[in-house]
Amino acid sequence: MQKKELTIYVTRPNLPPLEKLHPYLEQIWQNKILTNNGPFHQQFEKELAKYFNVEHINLFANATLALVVGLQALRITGEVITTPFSFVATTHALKWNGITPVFCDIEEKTMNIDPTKIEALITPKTTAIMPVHVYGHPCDTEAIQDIADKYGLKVIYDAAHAFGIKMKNKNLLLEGDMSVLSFHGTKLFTTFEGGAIISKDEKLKKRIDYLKNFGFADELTVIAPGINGKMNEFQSVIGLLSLEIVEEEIANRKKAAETYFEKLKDIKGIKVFNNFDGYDYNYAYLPVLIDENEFGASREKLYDELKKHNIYARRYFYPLISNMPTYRSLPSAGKENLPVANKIGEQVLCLPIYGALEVETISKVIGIIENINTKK
Ligand code: T4K
Repeated sequence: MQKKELTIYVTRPNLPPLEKLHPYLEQIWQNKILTNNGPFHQQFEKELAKYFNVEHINLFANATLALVVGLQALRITGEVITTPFSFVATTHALKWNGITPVFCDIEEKTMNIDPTKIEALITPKTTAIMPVHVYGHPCDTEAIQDIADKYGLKVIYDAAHAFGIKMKNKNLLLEGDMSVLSFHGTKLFTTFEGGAIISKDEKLKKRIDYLKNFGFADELTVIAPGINGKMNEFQSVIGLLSLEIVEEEIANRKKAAETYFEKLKDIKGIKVFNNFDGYDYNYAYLPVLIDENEFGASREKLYDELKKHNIYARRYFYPLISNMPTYRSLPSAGKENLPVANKIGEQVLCLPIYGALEVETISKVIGIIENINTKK
């Protein structure tokens, strides 16, 4: 009988040792504070601020709520220029605020919003730009800020993938007016569900805190129709413990990524992203682009072939948000406006990457790629 192949997912969370959790749980059970800015929440906020080297941070139940609240806190309205090459939550956050998303094409090099194409999309209704550091590759924040300054726009970075990115000459999370991180279970750093906003002034931090707690400024005063976006004590404890292991996770992922890069370098028709000029990458994802003509098989063929072997690579971010039924009728969503994003959406595949991924598994993935590459 043939041995059943192990299932390999695109990612696996790096969890802290279970025995380290128990003393924290005992404390929670003892003091019975479960949420609403409890002691572990306060401690996690402080330690995370230290890790990111920032002053102001608001913890959230997840990044989607953080994006929704962040846009409200900055009083963004009208139209916002954003990328179609992201997870749907980026655009949904705009819609939940009654804002019209305006899709801008992306650059080949980073797969992030193309700053040279932003200006042409600005109208009198534009109030902000919402780029995404896709896969953790930093956007061209200087070029984006120049445009924002020229037209008086705010910049909100969806930094859901950018945990642990270290730029040589700046703090990525302090670019623009705010950055929003995700700590979802599929992320490099996880609190099961979770997220955070990094902002640059105390007043804004306070306003976000009110908005994520129903709008309560004190016991009796509600200053806005806020929402419940709070992170709880359990998530905060997981966060505290995960902080202790995140650097090791990045280092392990780096090793895995380097194995991939080495093994993929001679395969025709597969493009990897391994130029990290000016920053230390976090290895959150391992995206590759399959050029069907050069590779001799389509992205779909490779995706299906891997799946046959129980390897679940993911087509992040396909379909493009601009091609989804809820957004495709927007004037900016036309394929002719977004040629690069549409091309990359058809070619991209995220291969499995996580700290515990074994070299043998990477070799297996490469073996499957080599087998269907007809242009060897
Ligand atoms: N902005 C951007 C740019 C984002 O990428 C995201 C989230 C957000 C905003 C919003 O952040 P949050 O509100 O979620 O904090 C996943 C995630 O659900 C989503 O959080 C993430 N982006 C997106 C890129 O990916 P799926 O549909 O791929 O998840 P799922 O359940 O298929 O998981 C993929 C694989 O990961 C599974 O096959 C196995 C593994 N996995 C997953 C989970 C949930 C685990 O091993 N353990 C787990 O607990 O969307």
